[in-house]
Amino acid sequence: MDPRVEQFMAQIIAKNPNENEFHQAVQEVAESLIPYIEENPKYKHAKILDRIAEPERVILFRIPWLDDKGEIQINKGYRIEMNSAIGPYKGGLRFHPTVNLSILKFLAFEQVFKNSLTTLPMGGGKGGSDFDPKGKSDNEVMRFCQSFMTELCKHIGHNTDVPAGDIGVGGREIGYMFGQYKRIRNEFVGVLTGKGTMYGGSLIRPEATGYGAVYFAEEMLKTRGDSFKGKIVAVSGSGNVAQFATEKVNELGGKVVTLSDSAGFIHDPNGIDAEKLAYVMELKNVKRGRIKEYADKYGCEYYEGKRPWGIKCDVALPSATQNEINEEEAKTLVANGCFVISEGANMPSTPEAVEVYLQNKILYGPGKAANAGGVAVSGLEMSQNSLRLSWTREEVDQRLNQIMKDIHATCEKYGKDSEGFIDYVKGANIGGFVKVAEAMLAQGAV
Ligand code: NDP
Ligand code: 2IT
Repeated sequence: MDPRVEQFMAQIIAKNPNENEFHQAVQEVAESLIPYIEENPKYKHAKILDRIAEPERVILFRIPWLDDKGEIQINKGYRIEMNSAIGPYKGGLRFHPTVNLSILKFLAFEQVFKNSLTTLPMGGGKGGSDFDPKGKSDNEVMRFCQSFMTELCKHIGHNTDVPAGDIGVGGREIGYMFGQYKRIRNEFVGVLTGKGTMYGGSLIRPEATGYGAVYFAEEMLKTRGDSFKGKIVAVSGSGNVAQFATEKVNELGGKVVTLSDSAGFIHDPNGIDAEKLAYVMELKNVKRGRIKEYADKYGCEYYEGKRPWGIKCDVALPSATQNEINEEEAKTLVANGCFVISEGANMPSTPEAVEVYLQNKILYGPGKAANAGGVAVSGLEMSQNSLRLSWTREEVDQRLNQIMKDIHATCEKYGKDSEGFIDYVKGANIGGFVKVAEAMLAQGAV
């Protein structure tokens, strides 16, 4: 490791002990940025990277709620307000039993760079709870969301901090939280994004992350004169991002052959077409069932406890969770001919897996670039709320597509080497950094 990165990381680790995911996210950025900062000493003297790695504010709170048996349950609530240099804090809420400070700090840290890459005026934040929505009734989810927002509403606002969804938080949860915010604060404002279209949500926001990850992959393919036509695609996850990534791949002429959840994955060599995808959406969003049921219905293979990276594919769209592709799986993907990875999830590849992609010079779009379409359309939802009007599907989709092209161009600008290879990790990290760093310099030592 570069001794300057080692030194920087030693103090990050000392200041933030036991936060492994946060260390991982910071180190990846530091490896790209420290050489760049050496060439631009103004950032070094102002300790911009050191400042970016320390949240502006962390809010931790108790969420008591009553389950259906009348028993009191207590969860932890969090909001990390990471950086507001270029706009109000913006980023999702995750409800999952694995949520802790390290996970949310890594996500908030990445969000700062991602939001900057979108070109829209949004700072970075993230929040959530260790609440597990699985197996809970609608009423339990509602009571939990109301208790969560009863505290969170004191800290957020449409001009200060605007949360949205992430794992375990979709349209249902955003609705319950919006309702509670409105009751307590007595204001109807765009304080959350991902809202229903009948109360201020944007068309295409549900689709945006998955569509965006596919648009980004398409841009990467274009650099090699290629397209999605006829490509075999492995997708992980079967939630919001995975569903709409699958829809867009189908539209562009590719074939998605895998989906997964935390229990295992299905392999359907015939492809998950529009009709099968409609079944998955009903299964996951309404029945809230398991992906295994797909294999039972369509008579394909189900692999219990496994991830889909051993399946031969041209393109992989990891869309479930962090660290879901390790070094060995990355080597298997590459050995099987996979040459495009576009990350719908946040940090789904371990550092060792990323090293495999870069050494093999495949087309690798890291999450903070590839999945920025979700937060980009959140930014467009904020604009529409401020204007008090709504744009058509076509208008929002066209803007999303253009933003993904612009992010690709930014990655190319900062990540292309003398031989023409684009290191999208370096490109996204430097490209995301510059605007935030310049804003921080302009605003003084704050
Ligand atoms: P959902 O809750 O809709 O779906 C999550 C999917 O991933 C489910 O299939 C879930 O399976 C699976 N999953 C979650 N945790 C694990 C785990 N620990 N191991 C294996 N599988 C797991 O979430 P989203 O689709 O919204 O989010 C997916 C990823 O995309 C996350 O990394 C998120 O941060 C990222 N992302 C989301 C954006 C958005 O707009 N929603 C924007 C940008 C990034 P199961 O049902 O069994 O838990
Ligand atoms: O990781 C992410 O970018 C999100 N979960 C979406 C954030 C948002 O504010 O739309």
